[in-house]
Amino acid sequence: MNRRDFIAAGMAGVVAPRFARLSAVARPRPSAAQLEWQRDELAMFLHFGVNTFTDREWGDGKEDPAIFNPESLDARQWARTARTAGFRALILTAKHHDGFCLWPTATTQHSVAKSPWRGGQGDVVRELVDACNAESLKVGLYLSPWDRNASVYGDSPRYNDFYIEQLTELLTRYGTIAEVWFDGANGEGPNGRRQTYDWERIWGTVRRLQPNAVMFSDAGPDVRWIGNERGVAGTTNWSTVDPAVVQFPGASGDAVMKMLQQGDPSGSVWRPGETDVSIRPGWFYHPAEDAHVRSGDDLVGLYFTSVGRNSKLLLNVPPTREGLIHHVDAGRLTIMRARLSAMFAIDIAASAPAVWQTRGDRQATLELDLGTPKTIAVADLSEDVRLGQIVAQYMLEGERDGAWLKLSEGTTIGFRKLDRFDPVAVRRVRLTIADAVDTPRPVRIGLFAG
Ligand code: FUL
Repeated sequence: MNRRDFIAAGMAGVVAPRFARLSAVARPRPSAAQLEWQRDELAMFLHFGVNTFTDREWGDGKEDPAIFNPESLDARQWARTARTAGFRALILTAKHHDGFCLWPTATTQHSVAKSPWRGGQGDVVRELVDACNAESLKVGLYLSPWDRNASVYGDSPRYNDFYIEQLTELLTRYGTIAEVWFDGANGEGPNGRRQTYDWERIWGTVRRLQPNAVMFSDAGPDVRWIGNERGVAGTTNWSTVDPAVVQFPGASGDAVMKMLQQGDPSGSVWRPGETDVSIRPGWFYHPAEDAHVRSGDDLVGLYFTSVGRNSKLLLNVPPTREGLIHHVDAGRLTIMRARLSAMFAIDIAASAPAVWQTRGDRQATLELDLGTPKTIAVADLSEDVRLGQIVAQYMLEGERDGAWLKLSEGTTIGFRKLDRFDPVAVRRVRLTIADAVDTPRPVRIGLFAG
């Protein structure tokens, strides 16, 4: 039996026993939109706005729109850079905490319409959407709930109406929006008051206007924050969470952070983690940081600690004051893509015969025979998460001259788990699933020379 037939047979076996089928149905599974979101693996974040021109990370909302003038803005260059580096979506800060809107909104004067850019006729969101359509990328928008410019901020019902109006403009004017990004920052308004956001209404508006969009925030509802901005998902990372632990965006505390990082094997909802991190020290472009752009190797490392830990990588690459992705950043992305493409070009396990055996109802082994000793340094493991996430503990071993050596071990696998180890020539490879939260199903294994 080749690997594909064997996996098909394994899948068929899974639904045969009555109780296994019942428990499999009860476990959370991804929606079509969540699955597609995860399969995309890489999205590019674009922090851009008045901060780009003031050299700040958080604007205070008092900026003069006249400072916004990205004379060479070319959204197609952003999209082309992203697509050639293997990204599948762009997410733009349509509004950051300063309240400056990158589209000509009817809700405030604090927008591109009051800037000299394109004679006050410009619309960055429109240019982004057109560029994404031309380069076959998905579009995502970040609309900061915290707004340091809006006079009604802190006057809760009025600001909630204002925010819903902005959201409605973004979700009705530009066609399909794949992801809507809500951050958890919630500071004081200009009047010193704090705002209580109407999350139910906000989420309901997105569902109604863009039913296929996934919504990101600490609390989901579709995808969750991974709990840090360092680019590191938990080594244990369940895509299921207990929603009672993270009830609203910006919730804090040890239990919240642990849930964001690791998920929960008995969580009642499917809410996979998104890992957001910047290619530079800051989120916005600062000329002084041109010498501190992450290296190609560092970016490959981020891929392993995010995508390779059952997460998705949202990598921020901030456009410059000219409105372009800086050539240093673009160069590093090219190196990252070249390294990843070389690393995953030849799957040594692709045609290896495999034997799958279950032991009891929570353990299993999968053994691959590579025919002759082959040097491997990377293992690419994946569960068929369409049916939920099951594996809780595993070990990978390789056989050399009759002796089994441990290559790697871990807890969760999920959509994708990448393990790196010292290169070793082995003839057979064995994955032992030592614990699982349901009857284990065959795991797909790819092996690479590294
Ligand atoms: C945070 C913001 O405060 C940062 O400026 C940045 O946008 C980050 C992605 O989200 O909440």
